[in-house]
Amino acid sequence: TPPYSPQTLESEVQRRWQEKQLFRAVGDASGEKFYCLSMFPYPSGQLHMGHVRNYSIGDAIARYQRMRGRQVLQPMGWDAFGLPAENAALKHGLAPAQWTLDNIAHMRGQLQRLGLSYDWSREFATCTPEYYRWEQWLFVRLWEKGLVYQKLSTVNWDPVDQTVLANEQVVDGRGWRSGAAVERREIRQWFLRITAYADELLSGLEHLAEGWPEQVLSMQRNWIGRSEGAEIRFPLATGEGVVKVFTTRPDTLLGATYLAIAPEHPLALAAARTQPELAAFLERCRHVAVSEATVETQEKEGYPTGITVRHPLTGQPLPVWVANFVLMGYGEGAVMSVPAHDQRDFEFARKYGLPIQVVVVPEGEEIPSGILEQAYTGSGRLVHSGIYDGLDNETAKARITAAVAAAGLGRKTVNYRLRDWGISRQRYWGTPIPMIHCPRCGAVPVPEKDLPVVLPTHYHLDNPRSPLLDDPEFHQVPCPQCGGGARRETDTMDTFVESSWYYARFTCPDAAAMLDERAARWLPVDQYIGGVEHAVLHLLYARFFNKLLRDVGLLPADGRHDEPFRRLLTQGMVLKDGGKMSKSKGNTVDPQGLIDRYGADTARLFILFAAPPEQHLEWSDAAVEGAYRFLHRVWRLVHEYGQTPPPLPATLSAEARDLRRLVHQCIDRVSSNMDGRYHFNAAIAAIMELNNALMKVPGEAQADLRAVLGEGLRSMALLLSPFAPHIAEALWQRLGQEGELSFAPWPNADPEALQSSTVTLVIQVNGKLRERLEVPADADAGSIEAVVLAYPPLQKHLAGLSVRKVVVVPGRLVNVVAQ
Ligand code: ANZ
Ligand code: ZN
Repeated sequence: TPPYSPQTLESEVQRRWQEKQLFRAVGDASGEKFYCLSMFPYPSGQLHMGHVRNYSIGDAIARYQRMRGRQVLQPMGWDAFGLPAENAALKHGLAPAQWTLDNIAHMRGQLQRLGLSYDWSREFATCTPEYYRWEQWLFVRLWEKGLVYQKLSTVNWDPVDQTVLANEQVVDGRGWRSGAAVERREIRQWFLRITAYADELLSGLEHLAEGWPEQVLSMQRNWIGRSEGAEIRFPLATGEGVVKVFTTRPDTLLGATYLAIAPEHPLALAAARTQPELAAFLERCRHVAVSEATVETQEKEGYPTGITVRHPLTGQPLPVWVANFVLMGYGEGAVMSVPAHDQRDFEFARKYGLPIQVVVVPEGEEIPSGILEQAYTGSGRLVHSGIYDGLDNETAKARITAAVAAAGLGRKTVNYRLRDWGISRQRYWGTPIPMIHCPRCGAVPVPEKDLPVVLPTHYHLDNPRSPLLDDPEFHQVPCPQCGGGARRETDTMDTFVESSWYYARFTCPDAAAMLDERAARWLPVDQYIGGVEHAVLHLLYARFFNKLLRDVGLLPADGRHDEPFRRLLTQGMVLKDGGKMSKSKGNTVDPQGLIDRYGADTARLFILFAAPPEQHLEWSDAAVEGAYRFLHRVWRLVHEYGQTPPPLPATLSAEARDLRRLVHQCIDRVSSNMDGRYHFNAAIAAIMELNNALMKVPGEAQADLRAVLGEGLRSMALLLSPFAPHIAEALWQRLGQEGELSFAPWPNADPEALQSSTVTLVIQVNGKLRERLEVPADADAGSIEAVVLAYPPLQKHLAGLSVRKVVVVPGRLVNVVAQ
């Protein structure tokens, strides 16, 4: 037996795959398609174990579907723009483009070494003009449709490096590089109107219920955050203007004792002009990073503005405060504060001595007397609310909303937590936004004939400020409309834009448009695989883009193309010593070392065997060894067998039938663990058990047993092929099999072979259970009677009696009637 040497074997098999271009996707409409996609990587430099897991899962699915006769598309590419390239380039004094391309070359080699069955002819990197030009094209279409707009929005500003920082570049409120305290700044940025699709993004989740994990669906639901409520206007006491608030609890309107507005609210800014202390408070709020999480956790603080409004129903004067927990970006940037029924308002009112008025009490309870311990946020009946007293609070919501509407001071509204998507990045390494700012014409899109706006790539970065800002060749341009001097936009797009439509471009990577008719044929993706960390942003943006592509006419509006990903599998993390494997923890295992030592098949098999795909996987050197030894055993067994399996004889001995049953039970178990649920660990365990059984067949066995052994080995090669494709292929050849294993039909369990070949009969004497006896399943009544009567253990029950009659119920029981 030649030794199992994965390195040479795997590279030979891979060379053959490559020469034959075996995994090129053919979507010729003659068969059923299957689009299998794993989330494409960011070219960070090295594959990590999470990649290997993701891609091994995807490839097992793709290979299985191929053997099921589907036309499979499984592409791979690079999510190539983004901040790390700039940071690394700054560190090493390289151009980000060079750093990125070098990494891609290296990582491509690593993926190829894993033997993943990708259609490499479709590979692309998103940092190439051939790709991002279509993004620019779409941007202009969306601008024309009013789905793109500019507005002032807050960013983190590093006063030393003179640059905008991404949230992840702010560490404890300071710039990651300069260490300077970060400020908030308002600048004009570009937004995509994702909120126009909020309702469809929400209702679409219902159609995904079958194929997506519930956890991801509920995260998206929360992210979209649909709230029904009311907009209520509080007139300013001066009589000039109103303060609008959004509330989900109009029923508590009579318990509102003050208003709280965001520090960026125009009224706050106006009031601060004459009040230095208020201005100082607003200034302090500006130094807190802009994320919602920080706003939630910080200590609640406020400051009175001196402004008074009138209650819309009672006309009572209420003070207006600035509060640091009110977000400018949500609702109206202002809250009617009801301390008795909202915990944040309660704490705030306590801290600043503002009045607390109870207006809802739980059904069947008295109005609380004395001091409240906390806000009551539940339902109940109204009190202290004039004509609304006694109403249940749900009814009161409708009645009070109607009353303010009748007074011209409000209306029923729906509010979303979802914000429009700010895609402007004041960074260099990204897709240039195809707009030109003209002092006369305003914002003008780059004409289609001038696309793409190519990102210059020759810079060697030596400071974090975008070099586009200092490159007049890039930004000094004539206005496309009036021809006068104008300035090209120097912001680039958020890299989430590239990853929002790459799945569609893979269907037609060479199309002379953003997409062509191949997209409709291949989409939606039948199986998408990736990390749950993308549950919200990436997966929501991609769903949004799919709808945009449909609405600009690039995908059919036939109801089948509304969603990009039919099924989603979110793989668990790779853990080591109980914690996440990560660079920062210094507990990573380099997949390259694993592959160099054991080969790709062992790496893949280990990863798929160690845990079901959705669960966390605990790294174990012993389990890697175990997978390796298993492949050795299979190798040896097949080589020792060393022949093309002969056809099965017409009749099999009981022993051969038993073995054949194990073979087909294994086929059955593997198949049922592959279909739709992808329990690869259980599938692999079944193959391992079969291998153990096959190893027990003696070398000098009967011809029929050897024939069944051959059938078992052949089945093992087929069943192993999605998990350990290289060795499976070598075994396939060793067994003299014709044709490509990658396209060989997946085996079907033979129902007859599955049938147990013996049955256990119950033996009664005069109707009383006495013994049990195993007989061949197909034995006839006559032979059963003979066997039973001769069965030694039965004799003691028949002692002294003579047998009158034997009743045989085949397959179940035998009753011996004796006197
Ligand atoms: C009065 C009230 C009384 C409220 C009560 C709640 C309980 P969701 O469900 O998330 O939509 N709110 C409105 N705009 C806000 C902003 N910009 N920043 C912070 N909070 C804001 O939450 C809606 C509720 O959050 C609104 O209903 C408002 O407080 C507050 F017993 O209004 B409520
Ligand atoms: Zn102009």
